Amino acid sequence: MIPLAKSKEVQAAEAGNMPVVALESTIITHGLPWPRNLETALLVEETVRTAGAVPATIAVIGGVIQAGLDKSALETLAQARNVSKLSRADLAPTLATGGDGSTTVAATMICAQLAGIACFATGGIGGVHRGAETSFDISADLDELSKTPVTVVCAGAKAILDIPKTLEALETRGVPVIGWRTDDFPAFWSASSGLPVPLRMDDAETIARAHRLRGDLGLEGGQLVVNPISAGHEIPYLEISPAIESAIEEAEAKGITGKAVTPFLLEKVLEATQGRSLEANIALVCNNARLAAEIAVALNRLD
Ligand code: PSU
Ligand code: MN
Repeated sequence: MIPLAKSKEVQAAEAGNMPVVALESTIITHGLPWPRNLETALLVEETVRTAGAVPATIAVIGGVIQAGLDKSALETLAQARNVSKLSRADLAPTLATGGDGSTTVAATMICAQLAGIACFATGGIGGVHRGAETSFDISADLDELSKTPVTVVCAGAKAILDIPKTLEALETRGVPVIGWRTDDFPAFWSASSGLPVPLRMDDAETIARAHRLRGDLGLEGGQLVVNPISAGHEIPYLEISPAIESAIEEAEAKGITGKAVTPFLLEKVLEATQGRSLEANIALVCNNARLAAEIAVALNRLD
C-alpha cells in the first residue's frame, strides 16, 4: 500500500470534482529564506484558490506522502532546518524509514500523479548545470518530465544552469516545452533567455487538450509550460549575472556536489542580489500558480 494522505481541502475537492494544483515544497525548504518562504507558500496557495482551483502542497512527513498541507504543517516545514531534499531516488527509501522531506519538481510530479493531480506550479525547474560535460550534473527533473504525466508550469530555468543544454536535454527526452503567450524561452528573472521556445500556446484549453492527447497517444511523460515573468518584475541579465558567476565559482572552490549544488547556488544568488530577486521570485511563482489553476480548470472541463 502506498502511504499517501490527502488534506481535508484536497479530499473535498476530489469529492466535489474540483480542479487541483500541486505545489512543490523544496522551494520552501531550500529555495527561499524564512520567513518569506512561509509567506510565499501561503500566498501561492491563496492565488490558486482565487483562480478557482484547490492547492495541494506536497511533502513527505513521517514516512507518508502528504498531498495538501495545512497551515501548521507549512509553518513547521518552513522553519525546519536540514530538511532532506527528496527527488525520485529518495522517495521510497524515505517512506520505508518513516522519514521527512521536501519534494523537488521530480518527486512532486511522482506524488501528484499518485494523488490524481495532473497540473503543478513551481518557480524554476532543475536542468543541465554549467560544466555538465565534466560534472555530469543533470537534474532528475528532466527525466521525470519524460516519464510522469503531469503538466508543470514554471518561469523557465535560472541562468545558474546551462539553458541551451537544458533545452537540448528536454528535446532529447521528448518533453513538449510550451511557451505561454511567448516565442522566447524565459530565464526565470528575465522574460527571455534569447533562445526560442519550441512550442507556443495562447490559451489554457489548448494546453489541457495537448495534455490529454499525450496520454491518449500512449506517450509517457508530461509537459513543461514556461510562463515569462511579468515586465514589472524582470531583473536584467546583466544585473543578476555577476551574482551567478561568483556563486558558481564559490561552489566549485568549495567542492559542492550532488543535490547540494542547486540549493547552494540559489542561496548565494539570493544573498548577493538581496531583496530584489526575492520579490521577483515570489511574483513569478504566483504568476505560475494562477496559470496552473487555469490549466487545471480547463483539464477539469475536458473530463
Ligand atoms: N530551481 C529554482 N528554484 C528551486 C529549484 C530549482 O530556480 O527551488 C529546486 C526545485 O525543487 C527543483 C530542484 O526541482 O531545486 C532541483 O534540484 P537538482 O538540481 O538537485 O535536481
Ligand atoms: Mn544535480
